[in-house]
Formats: sequence, C-alpha cells, structure tokens
Amino acid sequence: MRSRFFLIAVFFLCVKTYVLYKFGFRIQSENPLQEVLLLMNPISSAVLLIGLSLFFSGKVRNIMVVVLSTVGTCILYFNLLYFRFFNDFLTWPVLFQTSNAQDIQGSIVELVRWADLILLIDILVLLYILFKKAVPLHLRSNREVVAMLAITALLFSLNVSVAQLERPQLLTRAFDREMLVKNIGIMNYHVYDIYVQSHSKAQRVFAESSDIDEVIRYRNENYKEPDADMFGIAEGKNVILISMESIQSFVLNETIDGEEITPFLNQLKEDSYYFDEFYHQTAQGKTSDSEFLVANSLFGRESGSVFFTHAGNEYNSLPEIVNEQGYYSTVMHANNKSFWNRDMMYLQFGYDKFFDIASYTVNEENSIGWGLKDVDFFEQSIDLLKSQPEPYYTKLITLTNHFPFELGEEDKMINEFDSNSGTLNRYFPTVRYMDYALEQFFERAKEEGIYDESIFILYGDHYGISEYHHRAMSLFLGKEKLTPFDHVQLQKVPMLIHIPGHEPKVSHSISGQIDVKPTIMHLLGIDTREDIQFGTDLFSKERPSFAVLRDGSFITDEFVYTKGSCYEKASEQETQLEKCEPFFEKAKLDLGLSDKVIYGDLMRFYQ
Ligand code: GP9
Ligand code: MN
Repeated sequence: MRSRFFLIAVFFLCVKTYVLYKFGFRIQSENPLQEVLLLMNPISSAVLLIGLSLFFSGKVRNIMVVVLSTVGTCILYFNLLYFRFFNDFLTWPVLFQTSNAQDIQGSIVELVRWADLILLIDILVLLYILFKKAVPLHLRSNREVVAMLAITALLFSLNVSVAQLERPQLLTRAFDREMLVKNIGIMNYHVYDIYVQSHSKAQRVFAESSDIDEVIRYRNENYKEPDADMFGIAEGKNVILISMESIQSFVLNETIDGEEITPFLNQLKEDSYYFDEFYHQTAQGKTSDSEFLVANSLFGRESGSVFFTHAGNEYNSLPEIVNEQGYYSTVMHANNKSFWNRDMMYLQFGYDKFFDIASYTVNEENSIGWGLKDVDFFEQSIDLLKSQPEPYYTKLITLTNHFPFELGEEDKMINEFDSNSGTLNRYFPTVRYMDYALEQFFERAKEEGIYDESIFILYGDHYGISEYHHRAMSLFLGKEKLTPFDHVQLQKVPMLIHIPGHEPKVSHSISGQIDVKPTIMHLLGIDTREDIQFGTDLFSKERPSFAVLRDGSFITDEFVYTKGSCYEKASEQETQLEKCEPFFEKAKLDLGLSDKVIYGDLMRFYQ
C-alpha cells in the first residue's frame, strides 16, 4: 500500500491523543456516544497534520511524517503540563505570555514526570521504521493531497455532526474548553481558539461610540444606593489592600492534627466586617484577573489574561480614581515587574508607583518557591509604606502560598495533610505560614503607627487547589465524592474589611471580587453613579445576593447553577433547571456586557 508509513503515524497520534484524554486530562464520558466522540475526534486533525507531509516528495516526505508526529506530540504535551497546573487546556493568549515562562520554571519541574517519556515511544518506532525498514519513496501527487483534504473535511463534518447530536449549538453557545475538546478534539479546538481570538481583536476595530449606551443603560438599571452609615467613613484614611495568594475559604476555622490552619485570620474576621459568601471570579488570568476585577469592577477574560490581551485599553480604574481624590496609589509585590504584564497594565490603571522585586532585598536565605518569603515581604514593605505620602492606597500581593506550595522546614508550623495529593498536603503548611506573616504585618503596622490611620481589605485572589485534586479534597472535607455543586462552593475565598475601632459584623450576602471597587469607592465617599461597573457595594442594603463566576456558573441565596445543572443549596442536590432560570439573564448580561466593554475598548468612548 502506497501510504502505509503515513497511516501508521496517523494511527499512533490518534491512539496517543485518546490515551491522554483518558489518563492525562482525565476526561470522562457520560454515555457511549461521548466515548465514540472521544475515539473519533482525533482522526481528522491527525490526518490533516501528518497529511502536510504529502506536500513533499521522496525522503523528505517520510522525514516530515516523523517531524509532524513530533509536533503533534509537543502540542499534546504542552497541554498536559498546562493541565496539571491549571486543570484547563491551553489557549493562544496564554501561549504568548512568554514573559511568564521564565518565572514558572520551578513549577514546571514539579509538573514534569518520568512516565511522560512514554509519549515518545511511537516517535521512536517511526524512526526505527524509517531507518531500519525501507520505507518506499513517493513523488508528490496532487490527487493524493486533494484526497487527504477531502478525507479530513469528511471526517471533520462527521465529527461535528455527531457532536451536534451530543451538544446542540456547541460552537455558537458560550462554552467551556473541556466540552469543546471532548467534542471536536484537542487539535481542532486549538484551531477554533485561533478563530475566536482573532475575532476578539477585530471587535475593537468594529466597535462604535454608541456601543457604550447599552452598557450605561444596564449600569443605571442596576445602580444601588450605598449604605448611608458607611458612605465616606474611611475618607482620608490610608487604604491597604492585601491580595492573599491562593487562599480558599475552606481552610478557615479548620485544623490539621488539632492545629488551626489560619489562627490569625480566624481571629481577625471576628474583629472585622467579614463576608462569608464571597467568591473569586477569576479564570486563566489568576492573580491578574483578580487585580483586574478589583480595580475595574469588570470581569477578566473567559480565556487568557486580559492583562496581556487588553493592556492598551482605556480604563477608569480605582488607583486612578482615588488618585484624583488626593491618594498616592501603589502596588507592592516582590516579583518581576513584567510578570502578568503588570508593568504595562498598571500604567493604564494609573498607579503612581509599582514597588516590584527591585524595591526589595531578595536573597537565598529569605526566598522560597516563587521568591521572597511573605514574612520578609511584609517586613520590608513596612518601610516602603512609611516612605509614602499620606493618604495612600496600596495593594500588597503575597507570594509564598503559591503552587507548588514549597516551604522550608523552619517555617512549617503545622503538619502536612495526608492524602494522595502532595499538592493538597503541602498547601496547609504554606497557608499557615501566610497567616503568620499577616499577623506579623499587623503587629508591625501597629508598632509603626500605620494601623490606626488605615483601613485594611484582605481577600483571596483565586483557588489554590484545582479540580484535579478533588479526590484528596473530598478526604479533607469528609465527603464521599465532590459534585459540581461542591466545586462551586470551593470557589469561595476569604474577604475581610478591617476598620480599626469598628464593631465586627458578618455578611452572608452572596458576593464576589467584582463588588470590591464600588465598596471601596463608597467607603471613601466617592459617588459611583457615573462609573461603569458590574458589581454592587458590599454594604448596600439594596444589593442583590448574587455572584456569577467567569465560567457562567452563578450562586444565589437558594441556588447554584453550574455545568448546565441547577442545584438547591439547602439539600445540595440537583433540582429542576427552571429554578435557576430567572437568573440566567443577569448572569449573561453581567459577563457579556463586561466583555463587550473590554473587547470593544468601549471606555475610550466614555468620559
Ligand atoms: C506572580 C503572582 C502569582 O507575580 O502574582 O501569580 P498567579 O500564578 O497566582 O496568577
Ligand atoms: Mn495568585
């Protein structure tokens, strides 16, 4: 047969993709049709990718078969590494965030496994066949190329038709990446992603000044009056925001071997305004997404990081707004300034200064994992805070409690957890360490007279433990199995507003990072009526108890909607979809209009 070598390579790539679906990405199918889709969806792209070799003749063609198989393997492998970190598939904007790559080297070592070498077996077999067996040489034939393209098109149409049966409107509706990969395959998904991303670039070009009108109308309809007693109470005080790395609410008030994981936060929340139903709303942009939400009351992107893709946009950000009120606005974070493209985006946000790694003394003794240890970071930040003109608005971003959660023995104050997930096990000692660092910071702030002159806002930036570790997590939570409902509940992060001298109060209102900007503005006595924002002051008596997550899941007082199902909070069980329906519109508009502002760069039309 003329193209036996070619077919063997296609077969290998398909098998490898399927094996990775099952064991690498842990994709589960709910019915036989889904399983059929998983088996068939790698074929069309494998034929096309390796089929590119047909454009060549003779020896080159055979070598190209091996080269293209290797390219396919690399694409799969990058996805696998990314998946181990983020429990998600790669998207193009993420790939171009190369400046992050050098910073996550430590994490990559943690992600690579010896067993991954298995992925090279078929390449070795192909090389063996190529050099040891005489693979026949063929001239380039246009008929062959046309046949290959026709077969690709046919297979792809067949794939999409079956996928449509399984998931109507798959490509037109809002999607999650796993669903796409499951249905059309990982390679085709990447092609689709290129289309979507270039589409969003085009959106800016086609946006018109009148596009902002719809957003303004929506804002006006949703504006809520601030609480009269809280409005302006912090005017003139320093505002200190602390972005706590990877902390989730489930660690609060919990113990490991009888030792509290967050003794300081547990005590501080008893002495603060504490919001126990507060959710992170980030996606792939992680910390940068949380920063974006807090600064703008706009949602980050569904994929990639808005810090990279829309750093040139016009924004009306909090650092700039408070600056106009006489505040000196800064960020303190001991990492390279280009990480997450912060140096670029912060210019747009209007910060007066970014104290990056260059403002800190960082050496081997005071570093672990991603860099400067939190205790040293806070200690050194005290001097920086004191050097600033008052009043100031400063955000401090912690780092130690970051995946892969490394910590020196001398800093371990509690035991690791005992489960099959090293990540989850190590998480608790690093959370405990961050909690200790916070305690030290508050003590020092008191000693230095900073405390009485300031208000403190502490929030978790995003989850630390991904869905990938659900089995170990269920062990910690004492649950048999974690459901999508549990997963949404786990997206809660701590949120405390500590105002010295104020009586503590707990709010159970469902809320999220989108609500921070209006809250801070009102505390400082700044009117928000004219600002474009998608959140509501956490203290407002009129606020809707509602949070929508970036993947479209949402939470109300009674229900949780996620992955196409509606759950009743009281019973934690799935219920009729109709119960969640009244909130679909709000969830869709919140995310959709916010996206519209970003993709169209609409703030440039708004003064
Ligand atoms: C990097 C730090 C961590 O500077 O903020 O970023 P993350 O990986 O959590 O988004
Ligand atoms: Mn983070």
